[in-house]
Amino acid sequence: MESCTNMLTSRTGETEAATKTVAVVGLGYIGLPTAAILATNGLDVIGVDINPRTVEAINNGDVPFVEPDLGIHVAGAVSQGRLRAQLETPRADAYIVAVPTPFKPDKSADMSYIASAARAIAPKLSGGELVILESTSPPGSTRRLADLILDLRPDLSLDGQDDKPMLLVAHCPERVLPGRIMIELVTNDRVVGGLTPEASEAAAALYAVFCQGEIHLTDAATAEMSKLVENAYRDVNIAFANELSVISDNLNIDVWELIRLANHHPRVNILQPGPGVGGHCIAVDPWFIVAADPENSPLIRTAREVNDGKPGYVVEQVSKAVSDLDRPVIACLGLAFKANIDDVRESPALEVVRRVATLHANAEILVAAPHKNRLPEVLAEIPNVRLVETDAATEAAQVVVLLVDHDKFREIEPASLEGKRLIDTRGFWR
Ligand code: SAJ
Repeated sequence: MESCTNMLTSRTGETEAATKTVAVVGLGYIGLPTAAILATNGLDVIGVDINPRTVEAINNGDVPFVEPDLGIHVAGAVSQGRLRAQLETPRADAYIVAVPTPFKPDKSADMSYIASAARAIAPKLSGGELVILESTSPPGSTRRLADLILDLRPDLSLDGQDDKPMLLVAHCPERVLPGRIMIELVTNDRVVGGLTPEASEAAAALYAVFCQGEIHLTDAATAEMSKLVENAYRDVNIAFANELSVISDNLNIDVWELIRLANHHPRVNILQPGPGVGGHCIAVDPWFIVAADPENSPLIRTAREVNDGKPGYVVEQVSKAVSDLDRPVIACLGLAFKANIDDVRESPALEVVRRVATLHANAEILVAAPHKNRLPEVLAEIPNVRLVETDAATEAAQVVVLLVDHDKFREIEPASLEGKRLIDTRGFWR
């Protein structure tokens, strides 16, 4: 078996057991940017993904989704020979697991992708490697990942017991904001929680290669929970804004003006209402806390329910707006879960379009989605939905529903909206 002890100098100047070759398992919104930034900072990076099209695209220097500046990093790293992608998990000094953790119908986490990553990594280990779980996961997941590997590799240990070679296992949750990933990867602080102090130190040394923020060391369970708590905090605050928007509609108050004024108070900072909360993070992670302690998490659960209820409220508004029209044409602007990206995971905009189209089979739904060149499958199979250019959508429609505040929609001429019924879920045209 190959040895995996290399030298790398941490930010404190100490030399640590370290890393030359990193395997990043899962080349999605987090794995690929992390792989690219490690590669452009001088490490040899092998990206692993189960999707052959993703692997092929990356090896051609292409990026299979929209994220500012990621393309330049990937193309540069691939052309320098520092980054390549493959289907097989290789031998490496360090492994970063960045696979999805979707939730199951009962809202608990589906750990099957993490389990398959563990099964693929286990046979490649010689001892001394670092395995980092980056996927957002419920408390206890890093321990489970380590147990899965050690079940397959009883010749290794976490602490060198019985002279067995050590495996360093840590959690380091990603905290980057889609749309700003390449900036925040470098500038954000990181929380690193090892199953052992040695694992924390080794993981911190690896992130120090590119991270200019502070790296905070803790234990694995606290690191796991810190990530969930950050997103639950934001979810609760967005739920407050969304609840205010419904109350304000009932009281005939402009919610955006209301929030703007309230935020003049030095200790008030209310977030913005919208059509709901989407994405694979804030709409998912709070459920992991609820699943971990259902009895003691009523606030976190209710916030999720308030935000999940918002698309239904928007659909009701659309239904009211078309109630006196025979064969209405409805323009739906945007499908992504937020501005200037193409990601539609858990997107409330997509959900609104799907429900409106199904509920109003007599209506024509014209979707404008500047970052998409075809409709997502769930919409493509509905006969009264079409993807068109923004101008064509607004021109033909009697009702215009603004779902995503993409910069591109700033180009819409105000005159082209005159006389139309507008439902502005983001306060975009205020
Ligand atoms: N949203 C609102 N009103 C707001 C802010 C957001 O309705 O005032 C909506 C957005 O439209 C979107 C959803 O919330 O549908 C989530 O968007 P976001 O921009 O708040 O967050 P994400 O999901 O893109 O990224 C979050 C970030 N977490 C926090 O800000 C605490 C990011 O730092 C995390 O790394 C990311 O989740 C993640 O991967 O967990």
